[in-house]
Amino acid sequence: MENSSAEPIGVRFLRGDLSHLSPQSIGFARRLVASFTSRVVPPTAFGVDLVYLKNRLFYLSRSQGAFLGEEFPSSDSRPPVYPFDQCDRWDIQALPQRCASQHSQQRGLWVIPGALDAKACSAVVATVATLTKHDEVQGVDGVAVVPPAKRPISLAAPAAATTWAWHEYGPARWMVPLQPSAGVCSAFARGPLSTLSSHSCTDARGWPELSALASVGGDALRGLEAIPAKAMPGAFAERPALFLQVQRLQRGASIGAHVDQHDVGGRAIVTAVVAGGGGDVRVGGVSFAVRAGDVYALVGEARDAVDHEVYASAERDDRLSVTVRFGGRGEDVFAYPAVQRSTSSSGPVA
Ligand SMILES: O=C(O)CCC(=O)C(=O)O
Repeated sequence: MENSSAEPIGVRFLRGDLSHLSPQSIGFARRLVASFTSRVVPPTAFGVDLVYLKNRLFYLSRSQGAFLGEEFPSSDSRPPVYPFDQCDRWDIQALPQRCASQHSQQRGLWVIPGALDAKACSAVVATVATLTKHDEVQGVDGVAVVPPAKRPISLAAPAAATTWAWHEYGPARWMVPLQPSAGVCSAFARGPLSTLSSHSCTDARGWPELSALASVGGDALRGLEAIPAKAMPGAFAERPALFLQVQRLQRGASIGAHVDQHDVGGRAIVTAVVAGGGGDVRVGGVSFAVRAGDVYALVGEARDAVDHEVYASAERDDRLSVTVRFGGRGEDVFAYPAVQRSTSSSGPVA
């Protein structure tokens, strides 16, 4: 491939700029760096962040195949593909802070820049560290793996856990689930939620409960759960929170283009970036940078009719995000949950 930059290719490679490489060279370099990092394992060498480089190479080598099309029975029914350079760029930092704004063209795409302040973000990071016993990973270094729910799933709920080690959902990508403040809907947990592979098909009634997180971070997460109904009532009022997903993305990694599963992914979805960040998110034909503290939401067309993806950030920090998935209203096809264990309210508004 032509090197149009005045900078030598080697220098651009070491900077982490891989745009000039062919897929074959990326694949080869990825294997080389992966084998080097798995044996030598220094996070940096000669000023190069090897972890970042390994993850960037891995995800670049997969970038054309990452679209998760399982929700679409045929290629005709898939959402249109929007190349990044043809997207409408949305400068969300120019919008009013702590206020919800909807994109004028991509309906159902909302953002709340600065919804969480730095203190709330650090508190969430600390709470997640406690919850995961300082980043334990299931199946690694003797950490127990939480087994999938036994079928048929019993009516009796298991006791809710108080800690939960990360589940490695993909390379450099880990998840921890949480029950919402009001507890998970039992019918939902025993139904679609028990098939959710990002939480290894576990019984959600055994997941840690948000209501039990007695910490400032717990308060911040309860506040986050309450924001959408207050800040975007037209889109979120009367939608119960189904569950929360804490997600860690190691620097250099990305989340490929996908549409969240219709039945289990929630009818309206809110994500807050609490650490790392600075990277771009694309929703259909709109791209925007999301910093720690920012929230974005997908509902209606933005949730169902177009795909979304998270690009690797140029910043060299791991990214931590929290996604809250909200259920349907009466008219929705997937109107879980029918019944909640108790009602919850309150929490700071954005
Ligand atoms: O972390 C994010 O920004 C969104 C995550 C996401 O799209 C997903 O897990 O499906």
